[in-house]
Amino acid sequence: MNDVVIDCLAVDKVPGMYYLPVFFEPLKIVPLLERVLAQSPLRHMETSRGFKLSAAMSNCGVLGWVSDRKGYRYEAIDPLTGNAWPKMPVEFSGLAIQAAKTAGYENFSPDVCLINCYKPGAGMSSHRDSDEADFEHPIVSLSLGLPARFFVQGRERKGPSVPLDLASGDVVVWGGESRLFYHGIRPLKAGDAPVFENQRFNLTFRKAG
Ligand code: MD3
Ligand code: FE
Repeated sequence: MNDVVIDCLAVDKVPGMYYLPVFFEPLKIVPLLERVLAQSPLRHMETSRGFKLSAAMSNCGVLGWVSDRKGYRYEAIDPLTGNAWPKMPVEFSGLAIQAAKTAGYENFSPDVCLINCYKPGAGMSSHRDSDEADFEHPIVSLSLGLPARFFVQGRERKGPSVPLDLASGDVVVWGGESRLFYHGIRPLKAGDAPVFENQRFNLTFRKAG
């Protein structure tokens, strides 16, 4: 199912975080991702303060992460289509479960795959992922397309950050102490990636419900 497990590296200064360089062949994802996005298209969600997020987003799975004027939460229905979110392809959940297991997190069973799409200039400011019901479950992320610089702070949204460059096919697993650390993505630099062209996708797998 997976292809090229090269390594599983504990990340210095970020306990519970593991970096799995080129864990997955990114082109295998493309037709599955296209099928999901045909059902629930990418969209720029609004924040409670009325700003649009610079990354376009969608979801697949039993639940999906949404943001609007009412705030952030997980919802079973896609507000754009009025339908349930597309099913999570078994290839997606399989890769997430396997990555979690490789990093030492057994029994991970994601019910959400949040899809983020960045174009040049788009990023994500420092935040924590705290909308899930149980923080004992790790989060698994897969990067696709253009590379990006990710940064992790700590329990607080200040102080020095640890940088990590994420390339297409890289997987990162966050559990344990790092699960609630502040983190973000620096604005994307322009480029031309195979198939993904001038975009970066990031898939995060979560157990939200
Ligand atoms: C560290 N996405 O969707 S993935 C997000 O590349 C998000 O799209 C970024 O942050 C992206 O919330 C980074 C990596 C990630 C995801 C969850 C984490 C890092 C995390 C939870 C805790 C600590
Ligand atoms: Fe996050």
